[in-house]
Amino acid sequence: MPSVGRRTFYAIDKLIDNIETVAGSLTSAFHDQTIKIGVTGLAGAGKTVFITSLVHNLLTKQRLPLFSPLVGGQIEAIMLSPQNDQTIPRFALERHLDDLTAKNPGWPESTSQLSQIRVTIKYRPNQLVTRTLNSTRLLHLDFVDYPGEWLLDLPLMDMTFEDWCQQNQQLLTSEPRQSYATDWIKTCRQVNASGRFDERTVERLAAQYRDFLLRCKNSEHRLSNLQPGRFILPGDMAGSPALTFSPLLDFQKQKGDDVWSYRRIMSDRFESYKKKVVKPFFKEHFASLDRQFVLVDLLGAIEAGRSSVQELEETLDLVMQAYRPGKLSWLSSLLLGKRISHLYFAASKADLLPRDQQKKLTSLLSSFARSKGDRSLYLGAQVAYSALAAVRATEAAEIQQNGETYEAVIGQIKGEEGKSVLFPGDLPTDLRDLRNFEAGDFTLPKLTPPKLTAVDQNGIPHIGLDRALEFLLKDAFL
Ligand SMILES: Nc1nc2c(ncn2[C@@H]2O[C@H](COP(=O)(O)OP(=O)(O)OP(=O)(O)O)[C@@H](O)[C@H]2O)c(=O)[nH]1
Ligand SMILES: [Mg+2]
Repeated sequence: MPSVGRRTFYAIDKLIDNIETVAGSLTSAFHDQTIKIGVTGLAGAGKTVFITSLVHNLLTKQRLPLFSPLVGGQIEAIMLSPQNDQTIPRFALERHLDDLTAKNPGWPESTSQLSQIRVTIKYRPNQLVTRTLNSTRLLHLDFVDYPGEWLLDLPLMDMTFEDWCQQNQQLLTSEPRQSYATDWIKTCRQVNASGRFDERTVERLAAQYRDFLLRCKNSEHRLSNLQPGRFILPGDMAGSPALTFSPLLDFQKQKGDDVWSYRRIMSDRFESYKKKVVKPFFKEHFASLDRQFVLVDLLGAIEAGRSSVQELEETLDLVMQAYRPGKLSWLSSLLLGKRISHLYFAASKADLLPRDQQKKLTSLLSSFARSKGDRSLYLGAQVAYSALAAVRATEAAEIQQNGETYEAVIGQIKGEEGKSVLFPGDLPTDLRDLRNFEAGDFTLPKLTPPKLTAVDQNGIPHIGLDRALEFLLKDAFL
């Protein structure tokens, strides 16, 4: 008997086979529409699980009751189709689905590259005039999974190497960063910045600086405001000279620097990182996006405690600057007036919370995301905030304690047999309380995905994917 995973594969293969037939029945390609949808968030925010479940639920159509074009009968068919851009890695939907639907289900592996997948929807336009002119149309949805870390390079673009060194000097004199940077600081102190550079020392400085960033990221504090973004997630640039530099301590620009000095070498590589890595990403990928999902692991930050929450707030503010580029002249000039029209911020993994707390999570995310940003600067983009779970790994439960009833969840903790009743803790309702929340007030067990049966027909259980689709796409079926 074929495994569930194989059956999933088979179903998708069939869908692919059908594409030509459906495409062949199209009266005019002139009316095709393509919408490029970015899905971003920091590592572990849930991008891969989100795209996997969203695409699979679109293909199976069974679990999206709030997506009006589908329930209203406008949509005739949904299928995978070959992407237009042959140079971008294809999102590995089938592999991720096989992980989720294996006999012992597991979460997909962490990804470090930008990738893309195209879903094509055949629909009947809802406007009378277009309906009579042309009975069906195709809407191509290109979902692009890209690391939020790459957006964090934004502030570097307006910095000189000197500014960056000064910023590091300030950051590295305080904890928790300082103790993660001891090796790099030690090597840096041994280097004569105006002396002739040695490539091995430059490599050591770059490696130690990268190690410092990774220690910040993976520490109990889960720091997230870390640059350069490619040091953390290099994508296909791992090991390249463009990523071999670091800031210098006590940096002061001097006239007539030796061109082979550490100061000049580091400064030149910093500038080329901006020009050859950061700018092309914004030009070639970011500038082509029409709509955007931003996933935020707010629960993970809350669990890690106050400094992580504070750091996430700053990071989110940085990410949001990319969507209000008015202040960033270099970015505005790349976008050539093009704007993201819909922006959906979602706190992920909401299934770890009882239902009565999911609303609190949404309102925390919205005040969190708005605390620094001026919404008027989104310039016409529609913005929404929500809490969602791309894969629902829990069921609702109740706990009785001291005569009181509390909502809880039931799920299977990774590595344990059988299911447990879980109560992660009470979320604060207010942003000020959230900022003072201590690690330990809130714990989130790592759960295994649910055991999915007949996933090929029934889709994947989730919370809020249909609401997200409705917001992002309901106006696209004209
Ligand atoms: N309970 C639950 N856990 C989730 C959900 N989505 C993601 N997770 C957990 O979060 C982890 C990270 O999810 P990914 O989708 O791999 O995150 P990502 O943003 O793609 O991460 P990178 O590829 O490392 O950048 C998973 O391994 C799961 O443990 C969800 O909807 N519910
Ligand atoms: Mg991923």
